[in-house]
Amino acid sequence: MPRPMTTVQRHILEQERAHPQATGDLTGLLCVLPIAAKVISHQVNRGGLADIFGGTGEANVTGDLVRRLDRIAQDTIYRAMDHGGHLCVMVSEESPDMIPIPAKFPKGQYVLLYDPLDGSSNIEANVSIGTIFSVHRRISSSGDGTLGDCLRKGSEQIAAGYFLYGSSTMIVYTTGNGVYGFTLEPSIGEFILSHERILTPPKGKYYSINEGNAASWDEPTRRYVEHLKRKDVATGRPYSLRYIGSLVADFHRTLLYGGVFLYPADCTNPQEPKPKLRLLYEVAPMAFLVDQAGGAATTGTQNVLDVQAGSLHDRVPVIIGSREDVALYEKFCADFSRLPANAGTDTR
Ligand code: FDP
Repeated sequence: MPRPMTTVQRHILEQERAHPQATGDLTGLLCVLPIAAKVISHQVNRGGLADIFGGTGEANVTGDLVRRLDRIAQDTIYRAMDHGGHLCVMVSEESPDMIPIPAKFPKGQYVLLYDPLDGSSNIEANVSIGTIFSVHRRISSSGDGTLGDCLRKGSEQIAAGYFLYGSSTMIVYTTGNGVYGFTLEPSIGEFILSHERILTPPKGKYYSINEGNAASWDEPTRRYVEHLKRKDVATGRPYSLRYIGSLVADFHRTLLYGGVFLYPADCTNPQEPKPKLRLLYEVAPMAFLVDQAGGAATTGTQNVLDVQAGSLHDRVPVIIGSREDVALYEKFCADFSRLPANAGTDTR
């Protein structure tokens, strides 16, 4: 018997059937997103043949240079999602404020938060990049969505996922009932189920961090990375380093193979730590996915899913991946907080 071909739309619909009270709105919303991603994927694949490289000359709200492909991705998702009646407001990395739904279109019960093109500094080098999305149910009753609808904890997400524009294009998503991956079959233009119920190994053999920032790490991170690099056959050390510098690609590998991805805060000034990755549309969706795959995500002291957003573009430190690897990082943080000041180097 040939395997049934499960398209992402069919899968989303079948997930909805597990919730008899569902209105179909979430299904509608999730079924449109892949269309936008196919448009973006097409542009990404054309690479140097399309007029998509280079910057726009502007910086976005978080200070990153906006590239032409960032702008194309932002417009594509906005135009795909503004009129379906599923959403009451959107939030994007590329926009300082909430993005309202135009007055002429109906407002729905969901909020979409997204990073249209994550890892965009890699575009010209043909390195994998992605689109990340997070969906919340509104808490306001009707009309335009409010700031309160957007500033939420990751644990309140209804759905989350990403599109990976790599050697193949994929969507990986969850609605809180496991994590599933679909690969774009270019000959028919459909995302087909390729990764059924993804589970992250409880412990991995890779660590992933920008080692160039080592001088600005806090002490627990320094000790933890040292620990992972120290040889100990019984516990599978040393771990190997894998770092692409593109969150979706680094996360995708971590989700499938296990191990740990870290983006700690820059602690050059310990009084004012500066994390890089954005909570609402980068870190929280990845935390929801990894949690559904049996892994974990922490800031070092708190489960990422419990972090309450204070503003739209809040940043948080993140250590994410295999459950045991993340728990060990938390232990390093807890142990260090109990040490007297100026304690010596860890020798575990
Ligand atoms: P980019 O600046 O290329 O958009 O959040 C942005 C991000 O990439 C992530 O995709 C990536 O994980 C991280 O920044 C890479 O940062 P570093 O260059 O500082 O390592």
